[in-house]
Amino acid sequence: MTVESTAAHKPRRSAGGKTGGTGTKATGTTGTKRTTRAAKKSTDPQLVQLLTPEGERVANPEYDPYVAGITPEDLRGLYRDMVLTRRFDAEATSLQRQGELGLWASLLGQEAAQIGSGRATREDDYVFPTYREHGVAWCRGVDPTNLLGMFRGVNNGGWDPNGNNFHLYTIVIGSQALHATGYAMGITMDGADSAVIAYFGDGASSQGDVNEAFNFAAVYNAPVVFFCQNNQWAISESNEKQTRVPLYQRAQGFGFPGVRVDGNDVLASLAVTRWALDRARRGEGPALIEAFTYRMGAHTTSDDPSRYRHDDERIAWEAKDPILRLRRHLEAANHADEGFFGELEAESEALGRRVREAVRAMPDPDRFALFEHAYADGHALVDEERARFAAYQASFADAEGGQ
Ligand SMILES: Cc1ncc(C[n+]2csc(CCOP(=O)(O)OP(=O)(O)O)c2C)c(N)n1
Ligand SMILES: [Mg+2]
Repeated sequence: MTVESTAAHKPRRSAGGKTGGTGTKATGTTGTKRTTRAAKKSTDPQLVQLLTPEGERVANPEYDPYVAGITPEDLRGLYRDMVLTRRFDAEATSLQRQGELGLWASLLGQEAAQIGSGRATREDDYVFPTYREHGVAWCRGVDPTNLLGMFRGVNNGGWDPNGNNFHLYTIVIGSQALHATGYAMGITMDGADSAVIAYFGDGASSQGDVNEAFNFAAVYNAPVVFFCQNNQWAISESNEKQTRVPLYQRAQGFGFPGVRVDGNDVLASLAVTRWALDRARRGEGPALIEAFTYRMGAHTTSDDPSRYRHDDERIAWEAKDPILRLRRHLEAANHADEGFFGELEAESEALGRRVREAVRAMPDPDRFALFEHAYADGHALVDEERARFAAYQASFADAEGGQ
């Protein structure tokens, strides 16, 4: 049983509007060895799964209703989203290797968690991402090239958050959980029926900010969904260093439901996130989704995972690849033919080219722009620093002139 299974269709809301507890036994993964975790079977009873790694659709009475209207065209759309997102991500990694970006945080392996949850959001919902939510950004309609400016070091963000209700990438681990909760509390005060979703990682679950956000959201019954992508690693720290209980069970202690979904299953990720957003919009408060997935690549392009994890772990997770499993399903159900896959391949390559050209054409920012926007009305110290920087820049004038 998943924690939420008692709460999904019987939300227990007291007269005061608070969600009730979600009594579930702790299953105790304490001390689980890396190899055991990597080999975790898809039949894990804790895990909400609608598509097996072999692409077989399995029934789930609790969550099937949330994807009951899915058509073959919708499934092809989810597949297309994942393929294009992976292609964009691979291009960004290459661009970093070519010296065009300073850094890149790859989402490789997490496409289903991001596309499933991202496609569950409504236009008027608000999304608070980390630095790895390229698939969610895609679903929100943020042009992928705009994600790259910050990683090239030419701007501080690259898009207007209110343009797509998609906040700027947040590097300070877990802080966006508080921003999201505050925003969600504001929505309630405005009387709107939209919801908020906050993304964060397994490592972030250890941050005070995230736990404070859980408590505020619970106490104020805020319409916020906490979407934790448990990709098994926080840079070089494994899950065992973050928690003594499965992460989704943390919700129980704060008084709202938690559910663990197969984060490599796009359909299950879509269904579970729809469930959580729906109940938040109905005024039933927060929920925690733990999307159980895997970071197939390095933490960022500055990281070398071979220093701290075994390759057999990655190989075991490759068998659960999110894109491959949906492809298997599409093919077995005759929902997509060679023509579809071929066209998508061509579209992927065109996207790669577009991203490459856009990055290379990004103009360098004005050197003095970094002193702007620190204070609305200026500040003596910033003025002093600007002047010192100007003098430093001027000291190169001779050298430049002499070349
Ligand atoms: C407050 C804070 N502490 C430390 C860091 C350095 N840091 C950057 S990413 C990271 C690990 C985050 O792991 P997780 O939350 O699992 O997300 P993932 O990178 O796996 O998606 C850390 C510790 C930071 N950015 N902010
Ligand atoms: Mg992580």
